[in-house]
Amino acid sequence: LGASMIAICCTAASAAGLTVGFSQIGSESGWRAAETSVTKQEAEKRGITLKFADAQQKQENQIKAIRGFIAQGVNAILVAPVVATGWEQVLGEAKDAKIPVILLDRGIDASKDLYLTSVASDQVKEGSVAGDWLVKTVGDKPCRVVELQGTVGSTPAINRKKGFEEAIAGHKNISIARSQTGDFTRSKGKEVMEGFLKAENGGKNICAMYAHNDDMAVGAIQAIKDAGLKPGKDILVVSIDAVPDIFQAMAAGEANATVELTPNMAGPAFDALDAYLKSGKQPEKFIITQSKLYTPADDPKGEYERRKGLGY
Ligand code: GZL
Repeated sequence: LGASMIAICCTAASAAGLTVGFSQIGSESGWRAAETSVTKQEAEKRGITLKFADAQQKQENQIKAIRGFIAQGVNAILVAPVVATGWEQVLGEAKDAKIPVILLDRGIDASKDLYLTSVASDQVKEGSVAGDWLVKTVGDKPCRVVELQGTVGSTPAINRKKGFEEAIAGHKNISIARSQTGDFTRSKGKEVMEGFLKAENGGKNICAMYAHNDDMAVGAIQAIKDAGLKPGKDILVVSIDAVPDIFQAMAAGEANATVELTPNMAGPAFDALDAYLKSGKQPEKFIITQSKLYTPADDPKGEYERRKGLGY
């Protein structure tokens, strides 16, 4: 196509009137549900027709959905990849079909030319912000930590563990006594925490609980209370996402810190897609969203109210 033809084709194909397929992981957490509702709002705002597929946290369902989008000839595909591996084949098929793919909130271990851009937070930083908060809070007091990991093999679980460990590395008084996946869900977080409490002298040996997301932390808080201990006091609680319910726990003195993760990955994704389709402009390969620490000093009641209206 000559430049003028490309201009006509791409201008014509700006965001309005586009059909975009979205392969979403599932609805395992409050944050995930918010990301879904915000993505639908952002598509609506832009006149984009969004074809939504919920994979119930199974990669094979995501792969099936992506193949379906390719067969339908959508203009672009959004994917929140449940795990980091196993994407080369299906994303290669999207590339062959000349359908741009954008990754949301998690990354993949595959060649960068398989996707237009990846919109996510710096998950290593989120883990180190959580670790730094604990270091500052406990000082040189001995502190045995139990860790609730996210979904095994997902980039947030790998990176948030890495960041937290880096932050506590220079502080011999702080150690991770037990670490297990709670798969980012409230129920599994509660179940795994019950096991940790039993294994750690009814919880008396535990100084802090670090969860890779707030939903597992909220489940763990219930387990701590069921064991007759005070979450937020007997056992410090630090996690990531900044969903409304963690602010509710904070306001009740049952949680101590959370690191915010914006649920709006789709806004930057659709903007990058629009610029690419309009003028062929290649976006940054990694669009990094900002993370911020919140503690009970940051008006948790107000933050709860503010977030309730954001699609959680
Ligand atoms: C992180 C995102 C995680 C959230 C969890 O970017 O993938 O997945 O922290 C969600 O709440 O399950």
